[in-house]
Amino acid sequence: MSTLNPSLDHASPHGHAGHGHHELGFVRTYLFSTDHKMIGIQFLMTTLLMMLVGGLFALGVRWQLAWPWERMPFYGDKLFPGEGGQISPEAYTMLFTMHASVMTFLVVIPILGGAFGNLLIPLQIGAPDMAFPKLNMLSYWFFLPAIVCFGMATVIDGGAAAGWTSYPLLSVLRDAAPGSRDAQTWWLFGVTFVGVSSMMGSINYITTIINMRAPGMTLFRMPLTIWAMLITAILQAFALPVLTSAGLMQLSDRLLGTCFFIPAGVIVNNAAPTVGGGQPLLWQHLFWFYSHPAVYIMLLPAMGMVSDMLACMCRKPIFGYKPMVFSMATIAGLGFIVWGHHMYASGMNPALGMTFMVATIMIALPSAIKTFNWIGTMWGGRLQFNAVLLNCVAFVSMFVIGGLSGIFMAAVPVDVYIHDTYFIVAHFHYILFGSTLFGVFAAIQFWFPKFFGRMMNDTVAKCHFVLTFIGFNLTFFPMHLLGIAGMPRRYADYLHLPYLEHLGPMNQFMTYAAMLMGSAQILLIGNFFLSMFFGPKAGRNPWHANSLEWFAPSPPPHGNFDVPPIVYHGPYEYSSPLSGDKDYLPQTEYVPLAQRRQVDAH
Ligand code: HEM
Ligand SMILES: [Cu+2]
Repeated sequence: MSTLNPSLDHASPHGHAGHGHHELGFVRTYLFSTDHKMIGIQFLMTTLLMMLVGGLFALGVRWQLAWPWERMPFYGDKLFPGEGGQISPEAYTMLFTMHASVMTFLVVIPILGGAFGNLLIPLQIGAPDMAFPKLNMLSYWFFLPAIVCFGMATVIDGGAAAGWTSYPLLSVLRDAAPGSRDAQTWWLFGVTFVGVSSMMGSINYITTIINMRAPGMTLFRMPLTIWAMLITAILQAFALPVLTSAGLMQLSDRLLGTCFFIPAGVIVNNAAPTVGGGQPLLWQHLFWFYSHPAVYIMLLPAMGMVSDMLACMCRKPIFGYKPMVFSMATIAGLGFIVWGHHMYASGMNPALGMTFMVATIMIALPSAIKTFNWIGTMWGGRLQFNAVLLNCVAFVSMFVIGGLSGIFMAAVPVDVYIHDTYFIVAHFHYILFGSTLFGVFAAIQFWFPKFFGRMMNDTVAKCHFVLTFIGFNLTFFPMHLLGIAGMPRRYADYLHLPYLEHLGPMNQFMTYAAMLMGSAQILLIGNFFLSMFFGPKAGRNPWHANSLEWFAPSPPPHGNFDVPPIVYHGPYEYSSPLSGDKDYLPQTEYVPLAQRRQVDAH
């Protein structure tokens, strides 16, 4: 009862003392916490640490591409003593597999849902916590075994080596790739744990958003962050079971002798031919049926958060609130019928390819509406040039570049040429790093007061932004050119192909840029931890924003609101004539009807 009815729960000022806010010990406060904010912090810390790990893997990949078969300085001798300190082809395969797996499953998805979803959902809808706090805690505790499994997948048997897409046959035959031995099994267990963790999160988010909104918080008064989290959670709830089941089928092929994905007659390492009657392509269908929607799971929440931050930093209402909601829903809906665009090169029936192509290109429409609306929000606004705004603008502009290359690839004849080249790598990094991560950088700074009660340093954040932005573009833009020149992805050595020899210098340039970008993250880490302890204390509403989280203290106490919020209007009333001498109008501020009429009459 007390969790499901926030308005009653906190209706009286005595309610607090009444329902047992006794001091919790260290373990219950920091480890097995059921408080959504603490779980958000746990996810934030863990995913940032994983970002570091994934980043180091990436630098390994870049080292090999820039200087193939050269001894790696500093660590080479320790990591690859048997290879004379150079990255072996097997290790390279492990590095790109684990880089992508860590970044997708342990960084981007959980930082959006786990860290920001957890912090923001109850706060922005005016609830004291999630609907199922224990389930919420479990979702974090199912995430940790996933890290252990991925760790095992990195170190044993040379490491998982079938790519983050885990395509059969590489992934199902024990001897097909070095890490296809037990490492690949650990990888599959890891994905299963992440899946269970995310599913627990999704159920919680959907229930909380539907049932626990504060009085007056109608659906169309919800901030776009909440809409994005809701749509993402629904997407996740429908798509994820497919991946989890497919993963279990792959595990069963590996461990129990089934042949879902193994055709008959394959011979590996002179072993006897396999006896299966399975379909390798079936995996691709199942995998992309989840993983195409998953690319939106990795983007929509950031889109929502950027919309909220942009409106606040431009001191203007978001341009086209309802079209923003409907385009997110459209993107999510269309996301379910376009998975085949990852398989054009698999020899599909041209009629089917045509269908997938049309559906995919249609996604550009709602995406363009959103872009137009973000620009419309900035247009004529009073832009506050802090690092939050800069990161948000980077989000929008990098999304445009990544979205445009997506439209190229959506066309079958173009994709057949650039599929599996560096062009693809350029595309998804523009979207996933260029968009999502810049959005996350902005969000970390913007909501830092609600995580830790303090402000981050804006000057350091600006330096971090500039260096990351330059490093990012110098690293990833040239990948478009490499791809068009025919450089394949996932090759340990492209230089032995005579037609690619001239690409060496460009690859070296990109690796230097990646090092610059990697080092810039020291600024983020420093700013983050120093501000956590020494940053200036934030009041309730340091950005003069409207949504409910700014009505709670910074950081919000257990139960979130000292005064139960009541919502009177939407969250985007910036520079509104109703707001008097301020340029913002919090959702909790009541404007008498007479005053509304007066403003309407003008
Ligand atoms: C305008 C919207 C978009 C279009 C038309 C589009 C189109 C495509 C197409 C056709 C491919 C397959 C290319 C190939 O493998 O040959 C692809 C790959 C990819 N896209 Fe997009 N995309 C769009 C937006 C996004 C977004 C929003 C994300 C992520 C948030 C994303 C992430 C990815 C990833 C990760 C891959 C590569 C998967 C892999 O093979 O490892 N895309 N995209
Ligand atoms: Cu896709």
